[in-house]
Amino acid sequence: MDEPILKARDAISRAEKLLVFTGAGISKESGVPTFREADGLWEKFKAEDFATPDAFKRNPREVWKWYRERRALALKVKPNPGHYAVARFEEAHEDFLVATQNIDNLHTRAGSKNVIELHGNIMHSYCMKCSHKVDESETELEGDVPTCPKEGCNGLMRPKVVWFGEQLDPHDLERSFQFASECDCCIVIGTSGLVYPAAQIPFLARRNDATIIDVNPEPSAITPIADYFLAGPAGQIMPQLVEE
Ligand code: BJW
Ligand code: ZN
Repeated sequence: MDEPILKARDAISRAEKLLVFTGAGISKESGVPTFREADGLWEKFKAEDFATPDAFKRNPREVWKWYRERRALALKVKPNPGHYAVARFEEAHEDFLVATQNIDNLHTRAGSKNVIELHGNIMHSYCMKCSHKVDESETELEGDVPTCPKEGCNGLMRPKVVWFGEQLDPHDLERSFQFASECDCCIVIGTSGLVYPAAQIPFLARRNDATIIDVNPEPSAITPIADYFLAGPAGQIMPQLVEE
């Protein structure tokens, strides 16, 4: 086993407060596309046409079609060894948090319990008029642009995800920032580290002198502050970090 992997494993096993911060790369080996790679979503779909409040106002039907397709994919795929390794850390560390930018629900399906979904969850929707929430894994919403199932409301439903220009849930963000500012080890997996405010998380951990471990086949915006850059796919690297 490589020396950096052994050292990273040691830092993880010694950590009293362990944070895992993930992005689209951890789900790539499950078959979920990333955003900013050559074969990523933003190559085929413009973010401003699908992932902004304005895009939804202009063309709710197209936006819903895109999210329904992505939801169907998220339901079809399975967590990979990277997600399962993260869930194993939680068994060994009492003070533990996964802060994910992913909306695919795969951490929870892999058995992670303490998960903050910074950018929402593709399985949920809410009414833009009365905020009524619906979990689509239980009830499929009907119509090209579904309307609120609450009697007499008729508001437009939208996916419960965070689009560009929208605020992240302030409570979730604050909890992640607080945890990052207090952790002694932060494992960053599969993110370009370009989208804010989420990308602040590893920098807050660094400021607290936490050991930063970056798992990614390519260097990212986080790599310069990493103590250990473990180059490779999460599904291969992460299982090597789990203590037997
Ligand atoms: C592997 C791998 C393998 C490959 N294993 N790894 C200028 C400067 C700074 C900020 C801004 C700015 N202009 C605008 C902003 C703000 C903006 C922002 O950050 N923009 C930047 C892009 C410039 N942020 C926002 O708008 C946020 N809101 C906000 O700021 O609100 C302020 C406010 C305050 C008060 C009132 C109102 C507002 C919201 C951001 C929401 C982002 N949403 C999305 C879409 C979610 C829904 C959906 O999926 O449809 O979230 S965008 C997209 O990017 C998605 C992701 O969660 C997010 C991060 O992407 P991620 O996960 O890092 O993926 P990639 O593709 O970038 O990287 C994948 C990585 O995996 C790569 O490094 C690969 O190498 C690696 N990889 N295979 C491990 N096997
Ligand atoms: Zn409603």
